[in-house]
Amino acid sequence: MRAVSRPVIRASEPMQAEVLFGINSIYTVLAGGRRLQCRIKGKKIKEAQRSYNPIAPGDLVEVTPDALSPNEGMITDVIPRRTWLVRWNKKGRAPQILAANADIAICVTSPAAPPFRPRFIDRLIVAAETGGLTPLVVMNKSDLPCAAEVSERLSHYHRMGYQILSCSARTGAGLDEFAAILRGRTAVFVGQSGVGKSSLLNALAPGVDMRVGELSHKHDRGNHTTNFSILLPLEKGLRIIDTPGIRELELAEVLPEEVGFHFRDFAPYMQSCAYQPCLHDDEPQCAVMAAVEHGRIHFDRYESYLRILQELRETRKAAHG
Ligand SMILES: Nc1nc2c(ncn2[C@@H]2O[C@H](COP(=O)(O)OP(=O)(O)OP(=O)(O)O)[C@@H](O)[C@H]2O)c(=O)[nH]1
Ligand SMILES: [Mg+2]
Ligand SMILES: [Zn+2]
Repeated sequence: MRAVSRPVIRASEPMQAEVLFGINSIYTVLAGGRRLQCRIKGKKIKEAQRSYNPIAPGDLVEVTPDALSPNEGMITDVIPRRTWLVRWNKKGRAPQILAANADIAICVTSPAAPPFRPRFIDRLIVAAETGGLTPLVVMNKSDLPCAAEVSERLSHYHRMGYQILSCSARTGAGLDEFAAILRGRTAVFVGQSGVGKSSLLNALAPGVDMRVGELSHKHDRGNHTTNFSILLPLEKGLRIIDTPGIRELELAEVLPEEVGFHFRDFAPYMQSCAYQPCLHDDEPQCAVMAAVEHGRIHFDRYESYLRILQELRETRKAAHG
């Protein structure tokens, strides 16, 4: 029988790419303007990252395009992240990266439907700042009535020096200002299901057509419409990562001693605690606790802080066996 001569196939040159999204271990990346479907090559990356998901939207990776199949490739390396937004994935008992290399973490909230949850904001601030992102609180659904205590809590964040923006995906109010903040940077949208993350994306970039969900009539909450995170490079310099709604933002990769530094309202008192470092938990002569008692620190902020501490101790136990 005559031997069939096969063409000699050379692997393509490795190139840098940006991860847009990943589903079931297949990552869609943008490499030189082309979309490639990639798998991770070998165990090296997974072991090095030790997280629930080794690669997240926004990651810069090295890929080797497949010589035979022009739309496929292999991810061979992850370039060290400039910033990261991480949460603790309870089911997977490991840190989960929500977004890589983003500049701003947008905490999307609503005055109602779903109800306003300031403790979610507290957590996102800690997660953002420890990962090198700037937090921004966005109150969407400004077309809905806002209870006095909700406005009061929002102004409290403003007084602490956090940037707050009010807008409505439905009416378009505040969106020009929002777009101006986002332009030229990469932003990740985080929030409970139903606050309107995907609706905001649609309103900011008509044509992107993100799926938007109904609110559940019974619970007045979202139905977890978005089910995976995705980086969308959009027109006019917008780069937004939409994420699925999360009920709880449990923190990961934050040391208990670090948390207080991301509660800006604690800062004026922390230096005066008798013990250093002080966790402001049960130490004697704690200036932060005294400030709470005298009403100088909002009681709910302190409660929120204690919950985070407690949770970090628990997740540490879970992580270390
Ligand atoms: N009244 C009002 N409703 C809004 C606004 N923005 C979004 N909604 C509604 O809120 C519901 C949820 O919107 P989504 O954009 O799917 O919310 P999401 O945050 O992406 O939810 P998940 O993907 O589940 O995390 C939809 O019924 C939207 O129509 C707004 O500005 N005002
Ligand atoms: Mg969504
Ligand atoms: Zn203290």
